[in-house]
Amino acid sequence: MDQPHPLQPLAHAIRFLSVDAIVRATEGHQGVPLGMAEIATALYANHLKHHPADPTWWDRDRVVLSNGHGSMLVYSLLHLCGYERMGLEQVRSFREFGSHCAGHPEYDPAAGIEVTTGPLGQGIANAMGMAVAEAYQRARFGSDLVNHYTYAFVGDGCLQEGIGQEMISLAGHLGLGHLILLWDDNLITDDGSTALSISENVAERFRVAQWQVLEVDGHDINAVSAAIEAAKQDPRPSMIACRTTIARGLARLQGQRGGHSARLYDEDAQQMRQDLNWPHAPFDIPPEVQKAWRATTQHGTQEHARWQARLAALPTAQRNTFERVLQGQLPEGWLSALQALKSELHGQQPQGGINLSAAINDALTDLMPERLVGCADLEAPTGHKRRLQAFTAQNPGGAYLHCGVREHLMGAMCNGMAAHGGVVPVSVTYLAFSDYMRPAMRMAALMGLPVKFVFSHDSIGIGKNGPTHQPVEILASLRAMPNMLVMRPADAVEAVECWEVALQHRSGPVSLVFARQALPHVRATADTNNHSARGAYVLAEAQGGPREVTLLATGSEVALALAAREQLQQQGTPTAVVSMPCWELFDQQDAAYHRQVLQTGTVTVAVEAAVQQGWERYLGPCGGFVGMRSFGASGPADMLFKHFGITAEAVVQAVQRLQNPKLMQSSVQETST
Ligand SMILES: Cc1ncc(C[n+]2csc(CCOP(=O)(O)OP(=O)(O)O)c2C)c(N)n1
Ligand SMILES: [Mg+2]
Repeated sequence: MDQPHPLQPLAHAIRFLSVDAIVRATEGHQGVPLGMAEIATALYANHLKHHPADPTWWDRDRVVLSNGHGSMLVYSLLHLCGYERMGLEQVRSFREFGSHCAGHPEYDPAAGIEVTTGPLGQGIANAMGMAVAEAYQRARFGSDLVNHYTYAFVGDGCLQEGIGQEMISLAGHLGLGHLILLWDDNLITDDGSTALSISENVAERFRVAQWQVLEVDGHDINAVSAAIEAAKQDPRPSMIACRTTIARGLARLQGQRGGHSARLYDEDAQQMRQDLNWPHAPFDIPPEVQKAWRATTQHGTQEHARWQARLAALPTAQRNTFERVLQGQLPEGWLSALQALKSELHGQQPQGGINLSAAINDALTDLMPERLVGCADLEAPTGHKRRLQAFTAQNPGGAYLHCGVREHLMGAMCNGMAAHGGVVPVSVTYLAFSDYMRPAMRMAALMGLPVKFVFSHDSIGIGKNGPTHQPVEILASLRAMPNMLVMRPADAVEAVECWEVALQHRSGPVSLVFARQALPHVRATADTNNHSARGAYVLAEAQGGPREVTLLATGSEVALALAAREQLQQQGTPTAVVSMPCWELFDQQDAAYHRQVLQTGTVTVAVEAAVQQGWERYLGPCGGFVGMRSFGASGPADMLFKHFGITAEAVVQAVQRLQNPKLMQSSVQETST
């Protein structure tokens, strides 16, 4: 009989910890930790560069569990390697409220969890973003400081998702040699055999996209380890197809559909103990195995010390720059550069909203080389490349990523870049296509990652491209997302102010929503005060008496509200205009500020070229709304605004109807809140 591999007990330790935790929790997904135990052992014991005592060490290899349902695999690994936040009490409390061992892994770098995963496909795209960030940083700072790999555990599900194919395609094209996938090639998903839903050769999809593909027995530690070595040496990204048996070791379920997550019982664990000759109590890892696991981290610990020494030996200026970007701090002079731009733009002819963002982007180029801009094949209409070089296989120091028409991937890559750190990811596309990356935006918000999502073409204001390209419900849907700032600037000054806030905002993503059409100046001056930072402010106060009417607006409709105010003032109605570039920031202000701005009790009408949903909260008992109630249409923008009744006259009429209840009766539908 063959001798068992000396690392086999280490793999079994993963198996038993995982099964014990799942039995205790009465639920979980055993298929992955049991099926990938040897793969993970080969990676961690023979290759991975990490230092559990310093989980966020900059030059560590990154590991993403893209098949996030297999969370116990990662928790077991982190525990066995000695991550402080992954003590045994955490593993024992798997899936309990407050545990670091949540149902699916939740972003917590200090605990060793690089990204939140669970929605299949996101993780591999995150991993690709990390590999981009690493390659970019390496080009900039040299491989003495930046030289790590990104590994992703991947299941069949991730590769069935569309985003999986987007990732295969672009990562191969960009030649991301430090990206290594470990595919749990078990021929099974939740429904049963993969033959139910797929007939192509998955590995071939990688080959044709310029990946190195290696195929091994995923339960053979030496074979997996050798494949990882080959992957590290190859300049292409690598996919290691590891043929495995789901739930291996669990007699009742291995290789079966139920291996994925069928309920486990004490008897299953007992049976596995017998079958694998593991005479230890639940959660009891024998000292020699524990020691062997700890010993696997020695190599990383040494690398950590060498890296620290190289960092310390750097010339001060270089070290300061490096440390600044690692910490995500803004460079000196960023604010004054933006404030100078504010007055400059204010003094110029009005420009298209997205062009303002492009100008801001240009102004930051030299100051913030850590910005990495991705765009989904809309370079010309969005203008964010101008002063940047393309990031390519030959030139990974380029700061502009031609993502191709792959919005979902772009969003998820940006999340990976932000989680990796050292770069400031910016994603650019049209607002209507944000739906294609919404799953990634949701993950950015959930993780609290500082991604800047820039959007152009924000309304019917785009005109003739028609309703497919005219978002009407998307502002409302983005505003519904917790922890997402949604900013819609009204003019050049607000555009700069919103970017100023966005750059400083580190606790979550920001959606910066710009019009395609020119935004007339609505601010009288370009003072250094950031009025947009409070989310909403009185742009023009009522004159000639106490305020009677409050008009609320965002973006391109602020100019329209000002025109309506003109008319109302002329009719003797003291009217204020409140610009509301960011609801979320306004909601954070205190009650006194809310009262001052909104003056509840005055007749309030909101105007936005979008659906009403959500505005109710600012409109009070006698409020009205002027906006969209259907999808848009194809035609010149000014005609569309008239056709859909979004005009200064319509705002004035809405005010008058509210002031005169009799008139209101006849138009309840139009103005009801
Ligand atoms: C986007 C998404 N769709 C569906 C699910 C639900 N789900 C979780 S695991 C799984 C099966 C995935 O199969 P595979 O990746 O092969 O994992 P295995 O069964 O081999 O562990 C499904 C459908 C999910 N988590 N994410
Ligand atoms: Mg599978």
